[in-house]
Amino acid sequence: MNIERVSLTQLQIPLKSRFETSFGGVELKNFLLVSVEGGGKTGFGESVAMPYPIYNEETTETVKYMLKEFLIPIVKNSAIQHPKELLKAFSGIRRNNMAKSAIEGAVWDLYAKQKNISLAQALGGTKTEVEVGVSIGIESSVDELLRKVDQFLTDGYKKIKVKIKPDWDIVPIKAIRDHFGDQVPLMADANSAYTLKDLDILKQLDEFNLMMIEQPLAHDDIVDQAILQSQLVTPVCLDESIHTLEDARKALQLGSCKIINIKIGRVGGLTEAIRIHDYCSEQGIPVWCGGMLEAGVGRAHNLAITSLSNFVIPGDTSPSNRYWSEDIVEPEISFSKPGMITVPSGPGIGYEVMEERVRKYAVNEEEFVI
Ligand code: OSB
Ligand code: MG
Repeated sequence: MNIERVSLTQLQIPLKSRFETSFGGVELKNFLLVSVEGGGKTGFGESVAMPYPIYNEETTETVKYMLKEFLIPIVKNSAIQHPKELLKAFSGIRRNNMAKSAIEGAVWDLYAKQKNISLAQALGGTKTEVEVGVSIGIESSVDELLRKVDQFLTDGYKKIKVKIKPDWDIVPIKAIRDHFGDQVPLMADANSAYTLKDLDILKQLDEFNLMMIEQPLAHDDIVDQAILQSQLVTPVCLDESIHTLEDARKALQLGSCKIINIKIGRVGGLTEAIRIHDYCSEQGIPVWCGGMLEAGVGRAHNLAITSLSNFVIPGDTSPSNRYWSEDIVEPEISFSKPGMITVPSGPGIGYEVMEERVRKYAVNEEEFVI
């Protein structure tokens, strides 16, 4: 592949409103945009690391460091023919999956643009539109939560995911069921807030016919989660615990979950995401695409991977206006009809990155000649 230049731009964009989870809140998105140029085309990738190591161990600054010191030099020295080769090229670097994914995604986009095909097509996607769910943070009151659920259902979202933590679990979930009935596709995400000592509470959630409970136990656990799954009717879905295909294989072998949330950044890039998708498909395990409050570039990558056939559950792949007053891509990512987004068919990610928006939100930029 022809790769001539890599640049890293750090952006800071305020969210429309604070997003609260069991591990903390986010008001300002501070992240890296990676662009990779070659043959007159530019590919884009977005780092999904948060500014603080509260979801996983990576941060915006560790991603920048890993890219500068290790990953960009590897891209420079390995003369890859296809983006899939980066998985092996990066394999000598332990973890740092979000850093790997940020540049791997940009190279995939560049590859698709150089071939004049869509990223979805390059990845082997088959769907032309995808079903979309929404993730709702921990709200200040049950009334506020019900108001948000009502609005998102009116908008047409096909899955409601609610963040829970100890003392904000049974009450909000019961309130949603009481108010909106049993038919609403509803799930909870605990972001590792519980332990097996909370088994009684977690078992009570079985009453509410949830589609799944996401990452109930520790971020690095698959053993206790197997014990939990054996005691619950509700399917457990793993997010934080799955970093690789090997993690997915072991979790399924142990019975730690029945569903997997695939986040491209968490698993180190699109190539590993495809491998996990394919393995789960063979094993009869449904997957869905998780979100990390992405700006438009990351959102477009999520859409492309969700076009693969075993992404059978609506993902956290909401339109730009869920989080942003203005996005960095055009057209803005939006519903094609309520609760659905069309997978773009233009070259690469299928959205244009708006230079002047990037300038507006950029806090610094560095360039590397390859
Ligand atoms: O656990 O899925 C998560 C946001 C930041 C970090 C972790 C998570 C989330 C979300 C938001 O749930 C999903 C979205 O981008 O809409
Ligand atoms: Mg999650």
